[in-house]
Amino acid sequence: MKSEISASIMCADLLELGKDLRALKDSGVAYLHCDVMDGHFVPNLMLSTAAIKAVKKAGILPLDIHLMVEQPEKMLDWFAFGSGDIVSFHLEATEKPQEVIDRIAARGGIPALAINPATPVETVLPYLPKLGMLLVMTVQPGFAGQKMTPDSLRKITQARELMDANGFAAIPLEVDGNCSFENVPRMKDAGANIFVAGTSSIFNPSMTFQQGMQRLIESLGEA
Ligand code: S6P
Ligand code: MG
Repeated sequence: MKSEISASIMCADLLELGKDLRALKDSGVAYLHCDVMDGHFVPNLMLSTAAIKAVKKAGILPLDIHLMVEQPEKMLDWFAFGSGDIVSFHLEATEKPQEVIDRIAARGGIPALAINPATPVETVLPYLPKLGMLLVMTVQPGFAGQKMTPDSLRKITQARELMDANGFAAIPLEVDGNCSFENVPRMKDAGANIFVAGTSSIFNPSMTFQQGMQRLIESLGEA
C-alpha cells in the first residue's frame, strides 16, 4: 500500500485557513484531517460543525474527520461529509459502534474506528468486516505537539498483524500523533499506511508545506 498523508488542519493558520488548505493540496497531501473534540471525551474543544461544513463546501480534498466525542451516534448527523470522506470515531466513546459504522457507510463515508493508546487492538476485531480504515492513536488524544507514547510501535505492529491474520490486509492503518520525520519510517515499518501530519512535520513554521511534504516522502523512502 502506498503511504498517504492526512494534514491535521487544527495545526493550520486559522486566519489563513483557505490559503493553507489550497497550499496543502498543492503539496501532495491526500486528506484534510479534521479533529473534533467535545470537551468531554478529551479536555479540549476543536473544530466546529460550521468549520467542517465550510471545509467540505470548499471541496479542496477528501476529509478525514476524527471524532473525539462521547456518544458519536448523537452528533454524527451534525457533520458535513459524503462519498470518499473518512469518518473515524472512538471505540471507547460509544456502546453502539456498529450503528455508527453503518450510518457513516449509509452516507457514502468510509467508516473508521479509532483506539487510544491504552485500548487493546483485539477490541476492534468484531468490527473489521465493515471498516474502511483503522486509526491507532500514537499520543493521548486532545492536543497537538505531544511525544509518541512508548508502546506505539508495538501497538501498530499488533494492529497490522491482527488485520492481516483475519483476512483484512486491505484495510489501511492510520497513525495520529507525533508523525515526525524521524518517527514515520518506524511507523511505516510497523505497518502504518496513512500518517497524520501536524506540528511534528509539515506545520513546522521553519518550512513550507511543499518542503515538509518532500521531507516526509523522503523519510518514508518513497521519493
Ligand atoms: C490530537 C489530534 C491529532 C493532532 C495531531 C497533531 O488529539 O487527534 O490529530 O492534531 O496529532 O500532530 P502533531 O505532529 O502535533 O502530534
Ligand atoms: Mg486527530
